[in-house]
Amino acid sequence: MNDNLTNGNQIQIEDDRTGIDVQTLKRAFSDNLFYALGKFPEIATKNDFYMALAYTVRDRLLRRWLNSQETYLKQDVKIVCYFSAEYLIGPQLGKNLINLAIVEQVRQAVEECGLNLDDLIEQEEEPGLGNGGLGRLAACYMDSMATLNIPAIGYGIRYEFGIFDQEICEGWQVEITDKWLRYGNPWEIPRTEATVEVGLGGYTESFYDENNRYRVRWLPDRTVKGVPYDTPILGYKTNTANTLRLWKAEAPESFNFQAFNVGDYYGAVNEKTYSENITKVLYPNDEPIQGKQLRLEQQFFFVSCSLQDMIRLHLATQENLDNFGELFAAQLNDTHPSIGVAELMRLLMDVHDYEWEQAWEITQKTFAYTNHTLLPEALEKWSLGLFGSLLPRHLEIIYEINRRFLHEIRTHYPNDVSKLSNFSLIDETGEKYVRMAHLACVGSHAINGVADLHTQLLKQDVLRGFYELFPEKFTNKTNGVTPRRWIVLSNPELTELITSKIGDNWITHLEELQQLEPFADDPNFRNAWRQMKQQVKTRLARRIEKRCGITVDPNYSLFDIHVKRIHEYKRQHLNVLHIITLYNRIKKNPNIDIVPRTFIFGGKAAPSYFMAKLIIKLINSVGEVVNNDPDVRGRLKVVFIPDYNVTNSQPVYPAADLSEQISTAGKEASGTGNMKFSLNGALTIGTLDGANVEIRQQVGEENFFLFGLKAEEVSQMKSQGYNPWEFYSSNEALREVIDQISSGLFSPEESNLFKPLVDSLLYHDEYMLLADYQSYIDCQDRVSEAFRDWDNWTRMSILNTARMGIFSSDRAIREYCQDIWNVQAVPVKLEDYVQAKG
Ligand code: NBG
Repeated sequence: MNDNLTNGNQIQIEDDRTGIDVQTLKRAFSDNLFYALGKFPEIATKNDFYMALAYTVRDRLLRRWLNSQETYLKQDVKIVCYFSAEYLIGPQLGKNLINLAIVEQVRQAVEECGLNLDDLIEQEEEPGLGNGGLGRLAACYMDSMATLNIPAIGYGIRYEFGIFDQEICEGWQVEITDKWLRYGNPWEIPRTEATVEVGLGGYTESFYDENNRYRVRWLPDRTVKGVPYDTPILGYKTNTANTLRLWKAEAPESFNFQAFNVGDYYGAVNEKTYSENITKVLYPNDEPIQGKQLRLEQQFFFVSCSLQDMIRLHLATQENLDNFGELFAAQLNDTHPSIGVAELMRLLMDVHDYEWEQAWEITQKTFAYTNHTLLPEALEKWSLGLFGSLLPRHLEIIYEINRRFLHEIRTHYPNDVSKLSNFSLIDETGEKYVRMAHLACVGSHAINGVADLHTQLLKQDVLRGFYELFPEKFTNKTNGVTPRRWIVLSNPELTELITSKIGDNWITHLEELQQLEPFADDPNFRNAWRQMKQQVKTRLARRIEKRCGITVDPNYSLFDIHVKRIHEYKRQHLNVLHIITLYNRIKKNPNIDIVPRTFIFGGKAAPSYFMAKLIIKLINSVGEVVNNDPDVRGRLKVVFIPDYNVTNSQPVYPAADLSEQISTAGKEASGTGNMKFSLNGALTIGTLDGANVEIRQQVGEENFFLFGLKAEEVSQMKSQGYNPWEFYSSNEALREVIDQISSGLFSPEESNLFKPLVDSLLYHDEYMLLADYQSYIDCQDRVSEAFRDWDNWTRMSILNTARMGIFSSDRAIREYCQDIWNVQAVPVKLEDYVQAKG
């Protein structure tokens, strides 16, 4: 028996579905190829091999997964239910191998079959069920909860089409539908027996029940079935495997049946497609969603399914729902699931017969709300007309919540009627809307922002009234990222180097990276670090060559990387202004001594966000000119990596020398890419925005390149009447750059192409690029100077990694557990299963 796995737990029964020695793995792999895929090796495709390996690995998760569920059910433990409309869990194979600690055996097993493990890992198509940081955060949190043995269920939506795939054609973004389920998904298990029904539309009626109590019932005019698909989420070297439960919408049988009776076969089929539309497609963010009925249907659908599921689980062991909030903590990941407040009230009152007061107590105790944005255009609101026609009962409940809440407000601020309209759950300033953030705040016992600065700004600004009213509800929970995916899996070279010095305990106790600090003064270690970085940069350079056909120099060129969603507030175009500035310096003096740089961009723009798409085109157009100008002599290269997603990001973070975190101060709630870069030893150039502030505090200001206006300076300048034109006319280098863009230097075939972008900068400049331009350029010059001193740069790089430990998602989850959820770790044993089996 060789499977001494983790925490001293021994698997005591070994068979082809659990054994982890090379021979057993090989046997299991062939067995899956034959019996699950129905293929001989001779005719198997690479995807068949990938699927067979995925099943082989999944088999090894299942015992832990089932035992985890058993344990939670039997012990009446409190469970975290993470409500999120988005999850970006990334590819699962590599991660599960690491968490099971079987990478080497599996590598050898597939090699003995004549295959290469990395090739098979690359074959996996990731579920792109999210837009960006918010969805990825949910995935990091699922990983940390499992690793920390926290009982948890992630609830969400199984979109048939996730975020679109991006191609770049002639410099423009082109969207391709993401058919991620095309070849099947080996990681999910449908649980049709746990299907629930969700109503939509219709009307309500009141009545008196047998005890003569006033009651309301909802008579929806449509129902949809929610079918759960479960993905086990295994922790790192532990027995805990939690569930990610994603709901798929299906038409109920009864529709067909009714329609058949009147002979309307096609009508029936239409109904079916209509219902299934609910989980068809993920909505891109950064697009106006107002009026998109389907989006509201999605939100309500997954929230209702999930709450019904929790109630069923609860009643399996408890007599009633009185202690529901003691056994579940439901976290609202932004306002997308905040309709849950009204839905839980409805379920408690209309279905389970609770009175308002008790239902409200349970609801508030259950929910907590995380805010992820300060951008006013991203704060969700639904028009009353739409809301009422889809969810008539919920609108009534919201009115009643509002009536009681405004009553409190009146008592609290007896002489201030303006408070009423400020606090109201209904926006009545023009067309009437339900304000989802207000619903979330009132219905939750805890409210948090995702970085210190963000939480501060929430309290001062967006949620100021609520903060004054209930300050005790507010806390900060700075985001974190999982070191398992973002170091161990993405950067094996760094993992090995760190572990060679301080052992591997840092993987679950990231603060131990501190022990690297003394090695920053060791020239041998710095050398090793530099070589490691070179190796990783070379790895990315090869990919870039293959993917984009652009040759870049990993040895002498500074890799300056800007990857994230494309948005004006994130200011990818400020980066472009810098590139053109350097280009102009070279053009004026081709022999200038300049630090070579490779500018690497990646990110998707929302399909209808015109300006963001124009920024992508600008990056590529500038690249065209700069990359091919003989005067440049390869000293500047501009690369746009297409289809930025979890998979494609993994080789990117490790290869950065410089991380671009240059949003307008006060706009980025936290950022999490900033953490991944710095953890992997990149230095940051950034504004005092989001978590940059805390990253700088941690790594030390001498190891961070700071520039730009501060959040309060931005608002001050705006309130005094910011005039971008003044910056343009008084700064020669800036003026030249802007004039070049507008004159068509980078778009010879269409000189006016970038006019909308230039006009927006000169006449509005909402995101203050021109105000920050000079400060950014000066800072970039300091970066270049610093990079000339390789040895000191390496020192700073080591110190970045060494001091970033607190940005582990494990730390963040511990804080949520203590301050918000009041949830404890529950270790899962494997022996129970062995006994049960006899
Ligand atoms: C995003 C913020 C990021 C933050 C992530 C995760 C939304 C609505 N918000 O700054 O823009 O890092 O959430 O908290 O996607």
